[in-house]
Amino acid sequence: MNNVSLHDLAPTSGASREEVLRGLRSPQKELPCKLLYDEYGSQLFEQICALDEYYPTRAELRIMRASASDMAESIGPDCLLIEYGSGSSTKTPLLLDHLDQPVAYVPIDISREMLHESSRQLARRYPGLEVLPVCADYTSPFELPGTHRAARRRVAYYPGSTLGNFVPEDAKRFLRRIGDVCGPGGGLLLGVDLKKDPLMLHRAYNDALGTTAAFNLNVLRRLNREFQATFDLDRFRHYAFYNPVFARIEMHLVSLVPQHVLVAGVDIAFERGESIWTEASYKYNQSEFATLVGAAGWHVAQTWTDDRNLFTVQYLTRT
Ligand code: AVJ
Repeated sequence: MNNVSLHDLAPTSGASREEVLRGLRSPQKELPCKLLYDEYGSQLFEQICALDEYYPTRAELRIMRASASDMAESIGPDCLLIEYGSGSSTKTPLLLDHLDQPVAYVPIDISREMLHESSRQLARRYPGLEVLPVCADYTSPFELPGTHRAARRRVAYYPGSTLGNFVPEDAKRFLRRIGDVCGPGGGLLLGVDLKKDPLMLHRAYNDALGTTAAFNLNVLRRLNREFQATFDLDRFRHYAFYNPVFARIEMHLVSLVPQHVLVAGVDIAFERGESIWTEASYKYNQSEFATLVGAAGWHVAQTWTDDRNLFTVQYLTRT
């Protein structure tokens, strides 16, 4: 029996009523992308990761397989590993297999079921490792659970290029926050998606099976459930494209007809063709990224890429 006790900060919903309504009342309607990750959305995201067109997951896994022992060496012995948005923790074993006597593993995720299940599996796989899951929205302050053994250094793991979902200014702020959590001497291992052929990017967010479309549209289903909304999913179109001016994928839900929708008792009007912006996914090149992290108090200690230069994993240390 692997009884991992979960610290539950009870992120009951992905977003507050105010946050949702503020987004839907603004001239460019928008919703926070964390709403994509309810239980069903998290499952759809796992399916996205297995799609032929969605290259980032496989590229990152290849990098981890080739270089995780290098990474573990940079991280050093007796670390406390904190994973931001651990999801199903599929990449973590690649790192844990090489780490020298890690003190504990703290996965943080908003999706309670997935967090619980993946924590149980990891605890079973690494019997000597303290697994201390925290169910929380990792963009809000949280407390690190106590560990039996003292750590030599705190290292955050933030794979999946999820940092790309922040606009660069917010990314900087968030990186500084991670720096506060890790403290002096801390490290940060993170995945970053690189600029590339826009057609390849386009395909990754417009897969043939329509899984990304279902993932995007699921946000409306969630609003129907959690905010008594009246969205008809057939009246919205998933629309994702690469914007080279901002070097980001934008994911939208476009209203196919003029319509009114109730959300938490408030009437929201849509013109035909009007969109709700649900996600941005910024792409970087190495030097831009080094500048960004530098402005947030981090130093690029080492970088690894795949043979096609699609993706990079970087180890940052606090300056
Ligand atoms: C997990 C946030 C990095 O932006 O590529 C996948 C999420 N959105 N397909 C990304 C996502 C649409 C993904 N991240």
